[in-house]
Amino acid sequence: MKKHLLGGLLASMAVPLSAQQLPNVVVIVADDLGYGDLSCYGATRVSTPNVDRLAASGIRFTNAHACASTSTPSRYSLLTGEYCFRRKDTNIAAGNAGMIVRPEQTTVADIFKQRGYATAAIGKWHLGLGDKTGTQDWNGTLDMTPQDIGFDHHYLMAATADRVPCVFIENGRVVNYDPTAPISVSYASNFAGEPTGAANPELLTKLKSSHGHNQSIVNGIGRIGYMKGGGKALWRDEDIADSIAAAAVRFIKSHKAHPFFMYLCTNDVHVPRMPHERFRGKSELGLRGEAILQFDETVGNVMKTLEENGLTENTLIILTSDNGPVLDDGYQDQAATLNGDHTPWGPFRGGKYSAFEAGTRVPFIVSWRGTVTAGETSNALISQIDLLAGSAALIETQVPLGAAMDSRNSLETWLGHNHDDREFVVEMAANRTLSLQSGRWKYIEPSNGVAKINSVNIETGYLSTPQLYDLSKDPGETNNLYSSQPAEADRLAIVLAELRSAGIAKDTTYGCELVTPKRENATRPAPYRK
Ligand code: NG6
Ligand code: CA
Repeated sequence: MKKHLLGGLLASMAVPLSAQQLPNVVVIVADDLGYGDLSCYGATRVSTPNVDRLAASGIRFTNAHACASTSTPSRYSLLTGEYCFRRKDTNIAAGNAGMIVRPEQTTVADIFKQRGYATAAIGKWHLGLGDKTGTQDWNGTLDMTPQDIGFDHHYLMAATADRVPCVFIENGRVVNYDPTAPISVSYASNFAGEPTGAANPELLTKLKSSHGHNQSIVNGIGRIGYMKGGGKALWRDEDIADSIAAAAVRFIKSHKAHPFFMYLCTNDVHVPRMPHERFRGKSELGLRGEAILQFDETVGNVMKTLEENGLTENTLIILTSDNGPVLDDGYQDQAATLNGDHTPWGPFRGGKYSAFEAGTRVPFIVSWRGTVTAGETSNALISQIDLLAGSAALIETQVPLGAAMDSRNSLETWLGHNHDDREFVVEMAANRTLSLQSGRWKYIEPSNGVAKINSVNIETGYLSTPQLYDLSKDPGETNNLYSSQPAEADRLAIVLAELRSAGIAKDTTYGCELVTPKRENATRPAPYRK
């Protein structure tokens, strides 16, 4: 019934949604989870029953894209609806980076706040905290937080599990703060007398690094960056997933009577992979497989909480990943040796960091019981860039003028009402090489990077000349058609150049020609603030 109601509303915009009709929205973003890492996407050597159940209750997309093949830029685009390539400071952020998304920008959380939603960011953040890099007071209250960009509540890891500070931050303050162990953080130099993985490898008792990760040691694991103090606030890696899941469950339970938006980012399956002891030995793929099982459990806990609170039919759940998979990402966790014939990258070439398809082709599941048709598969071309505009359409609110310039309303496709391809999707690799996919064609612009990152054993897709692939016949990107199809390649290269130039994007996807105003000329209302 709701499907008709909403479909009609979307078409006519005649009757506004009432507060009771506003659906909750939960966006679950896994970390480094590959297209082929879930059993509902064909994995056979690891089983993800909860995610599979979610997929069976909704739509599984096979041609969905993150905007970048690493975390910070990918998440930047997801939350702002603006391509990460437009901002130079969207590379992988340090744990003491200042906030990359600024208060004057509109985020997807702002969109939900416009309609009175309660909003939360939980888990891995990796978009900077505090106003300026390196000046955060980790012993007091941070001077800028996600509360300044639309999230009422946050419970976060500042960056990644392999980067200091190794503590959770809740609403601007360190969780379980230990006044006997004041926290100092530096990405420049070590603190006098503190051990490091490089100088004291004997202290790496839980996991040894394979490359990098040899600075401060926390919980017997070497990290990126230097940290002193923390005491009882320091996380135990084995408990990270449980802490994140518990925060998500708390948020759902305390907001069950009010529309909410929860941006839930797991640490799994990023390195260091050190899942809870209860998973030890449970996967033939070793720690990486155990981290996938743990991710699945987190998803199960969220689904169960929604079910127990009668919220399943009024909650739209989106599950995806920030970028493609990697086996050895810097720790001796045996992910590569135990991987065998498992294909985290699915049928695609490359992986995390790549311009090749496995870098950004991600799992993407949309479930909304009673509204979205169950058990469907959609091959429509979609991009995470559209979360912001699609959310605005869903809850019938406006995207402020000049905000989210690259986000389009693909809601009808995301809800399975049609299978229309987006006109194009754009992706950024680790060295900021751009690719553009349109229909069956994928163009990768020329770049000077290495063909393979040996430390992680991943082919990048970087080449000094343009590449063009026909993904319908060649999903593995082995046959470069640039010389035989120059007109097709040039067409895509021109779209890319247009997108880059002065921030003007022409997009005829939805039947009308949209010319997004230049950011600097745009005026917009002040963002909603509580
Ligand atoms: C790399 C790290 C890698 C991972 C990545 C970010 C080294 C040697 N490698 O620099 O382990 O942390 O950054 O991953 O330090 S992401 O998924 O958050 O983008
Ligand atoms: Ca990632």
